[in-house]
Amino acid sequence: MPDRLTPQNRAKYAAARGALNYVEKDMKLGLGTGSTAEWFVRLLAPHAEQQNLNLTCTSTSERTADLAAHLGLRVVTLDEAGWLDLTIDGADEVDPDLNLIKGGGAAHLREKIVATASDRMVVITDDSKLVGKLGKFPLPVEVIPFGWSATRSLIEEVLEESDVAGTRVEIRMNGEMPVQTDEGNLVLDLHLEAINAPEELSLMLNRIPGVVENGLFLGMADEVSLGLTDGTAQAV
Ligand code: ABF
Repeated sequence: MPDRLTPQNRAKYAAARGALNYVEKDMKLGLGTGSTAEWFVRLLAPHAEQQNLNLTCTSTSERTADLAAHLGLRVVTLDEAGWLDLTIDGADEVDPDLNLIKGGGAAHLREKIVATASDRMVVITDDSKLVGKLGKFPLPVEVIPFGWSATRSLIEEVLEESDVAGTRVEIRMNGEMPVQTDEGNLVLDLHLEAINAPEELSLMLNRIPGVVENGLFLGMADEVSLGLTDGTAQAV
């Protein structure tokens, strides 16, 4: 483990290292996005080489793809890979049923496509992401730039009718400019505080024409490699 990590980074590192146990020879792997996923890629590359694992990887973002290729992993598109054995990815919130909020890194659309095209999904996260109920972390929604403010109004209407504790919707900015996803779309962050009926909310949001995908990952994660600040990890 690298020296001088903050306790949270030590936990993220431990989660990533714990996830190496799920990787087997000849696997087709989905690589996630975010700082924990980056630790995983940095650990995976030498591990795969030492163990001669012959992995084929596909990525959930351009930045992870660049890092993985730079470290010597074989990176192909999801279309070239076809179907994946396993996806390893981070999360912003994890509830007791392993439902997730993702998208803090603005990559949840590709993350959801990749996780859905995998036999298994293992989440790598530190224990600060565990929650009793989803919703404190603002829910990211990727929207098409065309008519995005009309889409925002429709989202606000949905929230008025939903079982949530807050209704504020903000466009995600990077300084003066709106954040753009790898698909050239925008991200709206929904400040909901608590999501009492996530399935229903997810369906209602995705029914709006300008919405591409929301950051609720429901029933998708199979296991969590949970990193703790003492540098150990446990499977949940
Ligand atoms: C991605 O990275 C996400 O969907 C989530 O937004 C984020 C987790 O970030 P980190 O690992 O940096 O805490 O997996």
